[in-house]
Amino acid sequence: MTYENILIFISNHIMKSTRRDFIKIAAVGAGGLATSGGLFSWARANFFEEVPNAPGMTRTPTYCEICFWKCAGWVYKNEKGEIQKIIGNDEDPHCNGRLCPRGTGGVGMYYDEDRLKTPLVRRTVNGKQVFEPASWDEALDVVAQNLKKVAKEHGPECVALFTHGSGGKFFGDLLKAFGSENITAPSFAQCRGPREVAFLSTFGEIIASPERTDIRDTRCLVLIGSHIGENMHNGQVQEMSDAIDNGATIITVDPRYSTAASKSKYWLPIKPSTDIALLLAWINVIINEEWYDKKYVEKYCYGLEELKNHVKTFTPEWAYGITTIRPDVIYETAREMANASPAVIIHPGRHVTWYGDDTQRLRAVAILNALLGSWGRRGGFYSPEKKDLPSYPHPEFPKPKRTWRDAHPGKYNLALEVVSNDICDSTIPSPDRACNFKAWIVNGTNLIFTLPDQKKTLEAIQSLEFMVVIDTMPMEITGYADVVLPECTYLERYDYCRTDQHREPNIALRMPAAEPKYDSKPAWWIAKKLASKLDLDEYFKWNDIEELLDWQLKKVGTSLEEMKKVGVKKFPREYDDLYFYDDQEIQFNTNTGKIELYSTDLAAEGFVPMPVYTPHEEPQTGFYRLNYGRSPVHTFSRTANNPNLTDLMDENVLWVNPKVAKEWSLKAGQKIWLENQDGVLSTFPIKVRITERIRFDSVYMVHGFGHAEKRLTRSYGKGVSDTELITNVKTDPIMGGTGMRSNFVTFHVEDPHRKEVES
Ligand SMILES: Nc1nc2c(c(=O)[nH]1)N[C@H]1C(S)=C(S)[C@@H](COP(=O)(O)OP(=O)(O)OC[C@H]3O[C@@H](n4cnc5c(=O)[nH]c(N)nc54)[C@H](O)[C@@H]3O)O[C@H]1N2
Ligand SMILES: Nc1nc2c(c(=O)[nH]1)N[C@H]1C(S)=C(S)[C@@H](COP(=O)(O)OP(=O)(O)OC[C@H]3O[C@@H](n4cnc5c(=O)[nH]c(N)nc54)[C@H](O)[C@@H]3O)O[C@H]1N2
Ligand code: SF4
Ligand SMILES: [Mo]
Repeated sequence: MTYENILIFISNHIMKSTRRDFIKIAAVGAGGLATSGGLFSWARANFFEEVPNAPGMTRTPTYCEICFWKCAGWVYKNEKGEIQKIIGNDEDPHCNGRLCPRGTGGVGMYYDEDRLKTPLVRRTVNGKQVFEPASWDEALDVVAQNLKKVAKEHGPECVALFTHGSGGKFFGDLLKAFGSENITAPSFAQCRGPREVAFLSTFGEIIASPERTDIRDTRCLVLIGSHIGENMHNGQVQEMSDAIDNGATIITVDPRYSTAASKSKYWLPIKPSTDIALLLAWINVIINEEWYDKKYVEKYCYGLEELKNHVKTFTPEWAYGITTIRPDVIYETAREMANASPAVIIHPGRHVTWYGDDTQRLRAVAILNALLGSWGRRGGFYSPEKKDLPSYPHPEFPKPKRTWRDAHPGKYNLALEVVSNDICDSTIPSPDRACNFKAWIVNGTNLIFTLPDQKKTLEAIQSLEFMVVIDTMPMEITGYADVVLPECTYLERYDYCRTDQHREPNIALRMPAAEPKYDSKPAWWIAKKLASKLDLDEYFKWNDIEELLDWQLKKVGTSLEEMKKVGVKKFPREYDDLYFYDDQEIQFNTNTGKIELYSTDLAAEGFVPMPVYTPHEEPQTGFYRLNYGRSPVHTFSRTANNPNLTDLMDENVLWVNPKVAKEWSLKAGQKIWLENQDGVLSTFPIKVRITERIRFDSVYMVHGFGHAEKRLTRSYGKGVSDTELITNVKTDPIMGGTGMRSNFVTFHVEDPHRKEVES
């Protein structure tokens, strides 16, 4: 099955019909798997079938690590103890018993023969640097010695942890015990940071994950570059499918004809980078026509008069000239939202670091939701709850003398998490920054593909005295490490329980379904052993993870034994406040105690308190805006080598408008190379896909391909990496996020690298 067919299938089936079809896409995928044969045929038999009923099958609970929706499931093994398949847990509110194709394909991560197999230590042999296999004891000794050396010479605060994924909590605790709080995840400044800062400054609360969007009961869902359906965050896809069945109106604002757009009543093919103008025009119409929820706004909101004045000139006619969306369409879609109010969601999106004014764009989204009274209302945004598990007793962490903020006092005060790219910047010695990081611990994040501006990432890495990488695969980042530690996959380990928010508080257990393959180890084990070598045993007083988990679980009235049987356990809500009740008195967690249409936080920091539109860079002649997004069957760069998922899609393609293809005489399937505005060439070529679904001023590709690491045998050289072409980064002055969508590419029909060699 080609990628195109997968998209068409998803478009025709999942998004428009009942939940059962969610399994169906997977079933069609199985057809593709069955025909390709080869090394992994063991896993393919009935790969995507429902609950296995063969005799001798046993199951253990897990939650998925293929993406951060963390669906809970059951791992089935045959009587030989071989992992056969993973199936959703019916009790789990994240997935309702159905995994997405990636989650089902998670088995491939366990069986991938390219996995990291043993600890590796960088050594110089005969003048050449090589990785030598080492025992865990040796490798952890090297790590401990180097971290101690950095702490002694520069202070423990000069160590930073980059982490994305479950093991992060163990390494985070280790770093805090060591004396540093510089713990950062790319899911903030490369992902959802701007929306969290915008919603916090408007409503006094963040969105968090899974999103508190009440899509299930909405009457109108507005998606602004949020491509649910290709973005396969499971519960949202299911709820959106239900909402469509129930007659909800979908409005999709996307320069590309996305899967979501194809299921929408209104598709607004906006000119890229102009969304703030559209949002301001919608606010203008809703205020002028008095379509806002007057009672709600009067009772709960601060700054309506200021907002009224602010948007006076931002008419649909004004926005038309900027966005190319016709005034009557802007008016009509505003009407649709108002008709559905308060059961309407202007979706806050997730990967929202686009143009550098992203917090302001998300503020406009938040304001629109406030005017329509959707925050705290059924079909809008509900109030989530979570069941927190207590921390195992340990001495208080030492107070660090410095944090990442000391590099540049006063900057990014509204950032509520550590900014990854800022740590990277502060690692490169410079006269205008006080803090230089000297060592990085990198766990579960392929920074080479994740942070834009690769040259800078590499410069920072070269400036380090020491870097240890904990990963499951020989990803690009491991190639730059001094020590590489192989973690076992999520199917072979315990982690902390999942305690994420939802309508009902719930916890999910992950336990090993099999012994770790090769010489790989779980994060908890690595962190505890390293703690011991750093003389920090007292912070990891539990003997093993089972003791730790059981202690935590018993504190909330369950146990490891019970969790092993059920996998997911729900708890009653502590407060009966999923939605606001009529005339409820509410003190919002903002400076004014109200929902702030006018942001006092932004004003205090010297930023405009209400969003304005500013034009962004445009492509030069012969260049096209580089647009990127998700494939329904892959996650970032982490699945590009997964044997099961590469069978479904093994490279990305470049979406090119037919007009552009004609101008360049490009044929479908032709391989071309790309060059960006700064003269950076793509390492590999990419196949052309000619389609009306992309505008003439842009091209589009899925993120996560174009691996240049040869140890990734299945994905090496397949497609192009969007990251290597993202060199123009627009940093959000409010929270430090990296806007990545002001990059432009032109085409080479012949290999430009060959020319380089010849000349
Ligand atoms: N150019 C570009 N950059 C982007 C994005 C984009 O679309 N385009 N998206 C941004 C967004 S939204 C996000 S959230 C980030 C995501 O950023 P990352 O999470 O860094 O993305 P991945 O590329 O999947 O890298 C994950 C790494 O974790 C490893 N890994 C997987 N499972 C495990 C495990 O169980 N244990 C350990 N120790 N390691 C594991 C993988 O092998 C891989 O090296 O990227 C951001 N950066
Ligand atoms: N299958 C799969 N699902 C995933 C992931 C994955 O790796 N694989 N990753 C998960 C993660 S961590 C995240 S953060 C989310 C990301 O997913 P989302 O937050 O839903 O979306 P983005 O990746 O930001 O956006 C991609 C869409 O924005 C459109 N777009 C580009 N420029 C503009 C513009 O100027 N204006 C507008 N209105 N639209 C524009 C693109 O055409 C594309 O359709 O996906 C999550 N779900
Ligand atoms: S959405 Fe898919 S990949 Fe993500 S956690 Fe759920 S099953 Fe796994
Ligand atoms: Mo993300």
